[in-house]
Amino acid sequence: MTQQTLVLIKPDGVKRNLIGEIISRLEAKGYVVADLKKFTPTKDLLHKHYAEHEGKPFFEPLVEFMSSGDVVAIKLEGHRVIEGFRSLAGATDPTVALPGTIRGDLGRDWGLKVQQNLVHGSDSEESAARELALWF
Ligand code: DAT
Ligand code: MG
Repeated sequence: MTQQTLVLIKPDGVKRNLIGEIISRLEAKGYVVADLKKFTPTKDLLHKHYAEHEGKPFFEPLVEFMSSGDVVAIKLEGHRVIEGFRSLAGATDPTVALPGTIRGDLGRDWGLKVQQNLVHGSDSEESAARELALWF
């Protein structure tokens, strides 16, 4: 079941020069970078992307953070890649994300906002289709 998913390397990952480290993990797992671009997303794009979280207390800080610098948007392809990338990324909160995961190994929680967790990955086939259409 070949799928495509949207991976974002968030502004914290780009600022910390972790683009190569993160993409290496995706490629080492056997996934293919089908398309990729680096830019600072508009708040309009982020409001659409994070529509499911609108109204939650972390929504506006999340949009501020995500629009604070460049992100790398990746169209990632592979067998069961939607679930597989979520597994590589680890739990949302970097403090509890397991070692071996991107967030567990590299995510930092020094009292920073929890959303500074390096990466985003679509959570279902429906989300992947919707998000890929927004970003690519
Ligand atoms: P994920 O990125 O693991 O899919 P999510 O979709 O629930 O997590 O939330 C999107 C982003 O919003 C997440 O990467 C970080 C931020 N976030 C989620 N829950 C939060 C919370 N309780 N406090 C602050 N930020 C939060
Ligand atoms: Mg999510």
